[in-house]
Amino acid sequence: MSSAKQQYEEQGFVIVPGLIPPGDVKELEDACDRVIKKTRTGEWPHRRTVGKQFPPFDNDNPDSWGVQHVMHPDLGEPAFAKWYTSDALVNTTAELLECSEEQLQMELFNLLINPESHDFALRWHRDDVKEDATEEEERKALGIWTHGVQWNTAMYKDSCLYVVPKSHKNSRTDEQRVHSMTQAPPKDPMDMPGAIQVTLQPGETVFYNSNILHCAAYDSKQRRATLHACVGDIRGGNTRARNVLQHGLKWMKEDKFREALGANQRGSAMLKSLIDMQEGVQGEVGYSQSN
Ligand SMILES: O=C(O)CCC(=O)C(=O)O
Ligand SMILES: [Fe+2]
Repeated sequence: MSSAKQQYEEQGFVIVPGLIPPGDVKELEDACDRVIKKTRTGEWPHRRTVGKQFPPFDNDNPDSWGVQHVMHPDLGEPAFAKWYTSDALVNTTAELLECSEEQLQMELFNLLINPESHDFALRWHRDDVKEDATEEEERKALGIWTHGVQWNTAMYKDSCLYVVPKSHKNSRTDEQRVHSMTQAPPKDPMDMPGAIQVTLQPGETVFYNSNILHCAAYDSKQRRATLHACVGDIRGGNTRARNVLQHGLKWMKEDKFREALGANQRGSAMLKSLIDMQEGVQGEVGYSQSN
């Protein structure tokens, strides 16, 4: 086992530097700038709205903490799919998931940004387990959560994320439950027993189990452009459907997206796996969290 895999397995997260090819950094930064501008001016409607921690996002506040669907063909930014399917990123992902490249499934790809004029924060949560889950429900959910990985790649220094190492394997202690049974963000994230703040330097990527206990705090004065995505492994079957499809991914099934991927064969194969999962889902998947 590599040391990255060992740390990911034991702690639930691992930071890997230098995955973006140096020649591609500027291209990604510029693409981020353009989609952030479109989001802040209202030209791009798919955004994470200040005041809403989890999907479905609404339009109630003009300020945004994220740009949704950065690979969407209507944004016209090929740099994002190029990075999502790049060799170093894909190889690291496959290594952490212990699967082959052919088993990888394309999922979400969003961009997390600083709100312009309101500080905002997310409560302590696990992405696909509700805060009032019983200990047994929590254990069961953690037990099946092995076929996907989430990553954040920081374009600029980023200290927004807090995690409780090892909590991807363990249900909450009574004290941790007290700190996470509320829908309100914490006054101080470090009050959570076992919490650590994750700091990423520009170009670093943190890979994490999205059901690790985590929260985040967004400072409107601290520039943030952090690529935020997840990738699945088809052996997970429908276990990942709700977590992924709740964000609204019908556009990924359309010809326009397939055409935009063009000669990116790896991307096209990963997309096919997502569509296969999507087609296997009957009815509505619902939402992982209530806002
Ligand atoms: O801002 C972050 O880094 C974490 C975001 C998050 O936890 C979420 O979207 O569920
Ligand atoms: Fe989360």
